[in-house]
Amino acid sequence: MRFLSLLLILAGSSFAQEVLAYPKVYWENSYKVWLAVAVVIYLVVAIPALYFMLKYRYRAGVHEEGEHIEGNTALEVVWTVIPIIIVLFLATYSFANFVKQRNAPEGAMEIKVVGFMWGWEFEYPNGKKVYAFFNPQSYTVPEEQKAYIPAGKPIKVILTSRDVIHSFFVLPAMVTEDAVPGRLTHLWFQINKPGEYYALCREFCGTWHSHMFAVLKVVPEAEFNAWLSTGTMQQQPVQQ
Ligand SMILES: [Cu+2]
Repeated sequence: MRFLSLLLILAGSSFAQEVLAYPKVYWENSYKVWLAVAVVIYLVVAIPALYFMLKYRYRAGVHEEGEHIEGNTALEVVWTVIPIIIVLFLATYSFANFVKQRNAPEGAMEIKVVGFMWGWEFEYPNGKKVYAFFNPQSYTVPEEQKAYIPAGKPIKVILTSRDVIHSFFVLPAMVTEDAVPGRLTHLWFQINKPGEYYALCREFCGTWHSHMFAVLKVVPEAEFNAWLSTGTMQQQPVQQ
């Protein structure tokens, strides 16, 4: 019981902190719980193993013929039931986190993202488009190539590709999904702190794979709405 309550405290501690991004936090919660269980099991196995190695090491003339042990029903029940409880807990807890990681919350804003060699097209609900990629001439990202994202709002990305398979990786949210030509895939994320973050291509897709990054400019919602309602639809810029 003390062990279980330790797990619950560990799991709870990450909710108490300020959450920078979703679904990162769900992944981290699963990771922390698995790590705690793994460390505890390691200690439960390794410490007695060391003790027995020393206690029952070979000494000339001591217990040389060994001892015969018939078995211990109580011990066998304990070492069957406890692992079953641990495994069921890990499975259900992780699956609950996975469901939250995978499915966008109700009311998420939908953005369509199309990967292409070598960049990303973002299409917002009102049709506004942003083309985001690396500029080898200037090493800077012009303002019109930044994909604005409202802070603290869940974003559902509907993803596809124009040419080959890419993978859209939202770095601060620790979430990635393949962009496959002819198919729609999805992921969701939410970034709570305004600032500039990166989304990258995470599937090696050819010569300028490394140029495929997008600056996500996370701004307060009012600023986002103002940005969204201004500016004309852009054409995809010609890349050198
Ligand atoms: Cu790519």
